[in-house]
Amino acid sequence: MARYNFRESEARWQEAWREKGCFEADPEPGRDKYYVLEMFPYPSGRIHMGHVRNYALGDLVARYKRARGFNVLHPMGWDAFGLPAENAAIANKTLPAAWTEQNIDTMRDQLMSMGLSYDWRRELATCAPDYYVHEQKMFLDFLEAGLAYRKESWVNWDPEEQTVLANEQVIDGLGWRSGAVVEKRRLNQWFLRITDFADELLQGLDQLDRWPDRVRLMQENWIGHSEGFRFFFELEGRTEHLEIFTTRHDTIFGASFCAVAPNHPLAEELSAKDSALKGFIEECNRLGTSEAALETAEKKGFDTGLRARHPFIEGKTLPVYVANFILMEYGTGAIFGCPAHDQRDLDFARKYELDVLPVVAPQNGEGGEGYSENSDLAYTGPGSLINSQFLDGMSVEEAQAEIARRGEGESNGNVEINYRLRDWGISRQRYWGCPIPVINCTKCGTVPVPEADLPVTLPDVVDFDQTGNPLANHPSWKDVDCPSCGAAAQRETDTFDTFFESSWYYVRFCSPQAEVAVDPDAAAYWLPVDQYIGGIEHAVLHLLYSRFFTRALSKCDYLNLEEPFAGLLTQGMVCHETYRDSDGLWLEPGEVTPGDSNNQVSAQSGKPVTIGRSEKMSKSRKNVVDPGIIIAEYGADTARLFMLSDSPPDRDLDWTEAGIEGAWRYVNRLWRMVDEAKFPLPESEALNPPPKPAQLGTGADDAWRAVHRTIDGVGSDLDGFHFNKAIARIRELTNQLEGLEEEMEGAAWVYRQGLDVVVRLIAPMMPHIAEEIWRRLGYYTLVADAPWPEAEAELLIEETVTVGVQVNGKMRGTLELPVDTGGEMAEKAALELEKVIKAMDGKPARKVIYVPNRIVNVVV
Ligand code: ANZ
Ligand code: ZN
Repeated sequence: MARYNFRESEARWQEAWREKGCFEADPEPGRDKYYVLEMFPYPSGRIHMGHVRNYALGDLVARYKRARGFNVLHPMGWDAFGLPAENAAIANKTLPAAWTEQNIDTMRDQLMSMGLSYDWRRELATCAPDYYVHEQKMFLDFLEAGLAYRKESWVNWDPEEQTVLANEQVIDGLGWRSGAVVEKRRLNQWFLRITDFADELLQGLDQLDRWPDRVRLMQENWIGHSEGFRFFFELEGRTEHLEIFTTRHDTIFGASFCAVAPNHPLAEELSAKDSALKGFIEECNRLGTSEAALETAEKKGFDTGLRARHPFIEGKTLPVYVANFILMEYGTGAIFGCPAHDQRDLDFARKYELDVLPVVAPQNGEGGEGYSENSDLAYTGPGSLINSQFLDGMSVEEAQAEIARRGEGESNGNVEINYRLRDWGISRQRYWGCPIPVINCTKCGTVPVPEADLPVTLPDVVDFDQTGNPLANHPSWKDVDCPSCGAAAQRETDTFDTFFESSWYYVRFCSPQAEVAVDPDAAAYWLPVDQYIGGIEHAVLHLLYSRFFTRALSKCDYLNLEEPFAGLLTQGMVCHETYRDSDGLWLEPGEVTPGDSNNQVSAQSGKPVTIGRSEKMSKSRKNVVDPGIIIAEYGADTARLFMLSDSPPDRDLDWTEAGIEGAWRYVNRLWRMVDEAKFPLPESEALNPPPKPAQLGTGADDAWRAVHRTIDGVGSDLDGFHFNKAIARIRELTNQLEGLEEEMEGAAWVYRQGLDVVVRLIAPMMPHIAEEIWRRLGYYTLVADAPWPEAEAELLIEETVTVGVQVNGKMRGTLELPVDTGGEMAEKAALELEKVIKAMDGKPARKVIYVPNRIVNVVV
């Protein structure tokens, strides 16, 4: 049995594509473009299966759209700044730049071995000064436009990584990478004013109809629009008001306390004279600033002794607390608590024995019981107002409108819209990032680095042995003369959050060598990205920052664009079974072998192994399969085929030995269809195909119709991202072609022409073997350059079948129905047959049994 020699073949075709520059794309005004992009990788060392899946998906789309006639831009690069390079530098005594470069070289080779259709001329690495020089310029433009600013603020401090984390990088109170408990610190930080765009970013989601709903919803929640009311509470014995933000102004008559954030100016002022309060605030600061941290912590408060006057109840005052669950960065950093209708407030009120007065009662059973004294649950549902004077009897919405009207009239508040979204803190106290191009002068303050002095590059020699920011520790790097007054000054030693780089790389790909950040013509031609593909883990962070960046860049005249990614596909994870030996230690798949009695044992110790459920491949579970080994053993086409054929792209995929073996067998089967072809495949037929025989025998005619139905079906499957279905269809067709018999009239012709189609259909998934077969069919061109096959409309017309119709098991007639007619239509047609109506004798059908393409049985 001939085996397909993928080792020799795959390298050869990769070279052929490279030599011909097949995938190099340049703007062609007037020709339709298609920009497909996969999220670029962090050069961590070697590619993993998640990468393989991501790039196999993207490459399928790119090659398919190319075959469809689009001018396809499909670039690849490296998200090259980041902490692991620094950690590696510390561990291995290398430099981050060298470590990164070496990883890029390895991973580029690995990607090349996959045969991906990238325009490698456009490759970029974000750690290159000719990349980040542009973002330093952007930052200065943002500064001028008021989109970047510096402020002293409370930040999430990762004590292990010794750096600030964005709120998005704090997960359940822990650093997203270190897992260390995050603390709060007050530092001078740079911010980008993403909140200026909160409303646009929210509204813009509506037009992203080729994004998954799930991602749009996550962004919507993240932006967190709320319409509410700002009350001004008078404070007894003080002149200034306490401003509080609420979305439940209807519950004002149920208010029993006020609370401010630990970092609220009022709390800070009072704490200067109150050491107990000071201690309480310090305790709060040990929690992170993230909402999750506040959500899970026990609610605690400190009574300041101040009293706030109720805005509507003459003579009533409320205690003012400092409370750990109030965020300084949201609303006004102060609330009124209404325990009956807010869970946190209720927990708080029970703990500090404060009044609980229900003011909303459910109506007509809608919303259940409402608040009850014996329950620990606040009532947050709809209803009508009680215990609320002039609001009594109103609905929640009516009461809110009334408060808005009165409040504004009496100037004790105003309607206000709030967002949960906060400005993006971009300062990081790290070395391996893009330096923030400003100089701090004691006389002039913050001075931008003059454009002519950009880029501000990193020093080559750094000491990673000290803790803290290596740039700040460097003996001379930060010393410069102030560009404004000439006095000795210091560079900013913070670097950008690495999400800065990934927020505009898709723009840079349009003109990666341009002197300016963005060549306007190239950007106008290529953008937006038509199809973006990557992991769901970026649903909020990266995608929101990128959406903000396109708007900010447009505002600063770099671009003329709102949404960067017109289509988004979020791929599922690659999973694998997990293995543990009897000591509970995780084992790699390769360390497990079949034991004597059909059970699995550890290859090393012989101990029995428990097979656990399939989980996302991860080093900690040891359930990873190295794509390098798979590609070396089976070839890139087999790996790609398996990645695409097993499940829909947005679902998780189980990596199994059986699956990859199955893909490998199919690749070989395809190969044998030309290498041991059933019918002769004369080379001359490639360019001069013999005309279709006047007559095709039954089997051959069926197969020829199947060829055209497959073209049609695969096209719509690929358009709808049903890649696994497309592959199933192609496999079905190859089965049918293999089943052609010499006796069937025209079989040889159908076999040859059918393969001619199959090879073009599989080319986006298995590009190497497709080229090999294309060659065997007699072509001296590349299938990568071949157009997508076209289905002949008249061959798509469905055939009909004769379906028998029975009443109570007795044959009463027949129907001519299109193949695969659905049950509803078949039933209707059957019940309309005259003989059937007669046989039913006016009785209703109790049941109709339908066997598609065979029979309808009516039971009366
Ligand atoms: C009174 C009230 C009564 C509230 C009630 C809720 C229920 P959303 O809808 O997410 O915007 N809040 C306001 N500022 C806060 C801050 N800085 N830290 C913590 N909580 C804060 O949330 C708005 C609600 O969250 C506001 O409405 C306020 O509590 C609280 F029966 O005010 B509410
Ligand atoms: Zn100066």
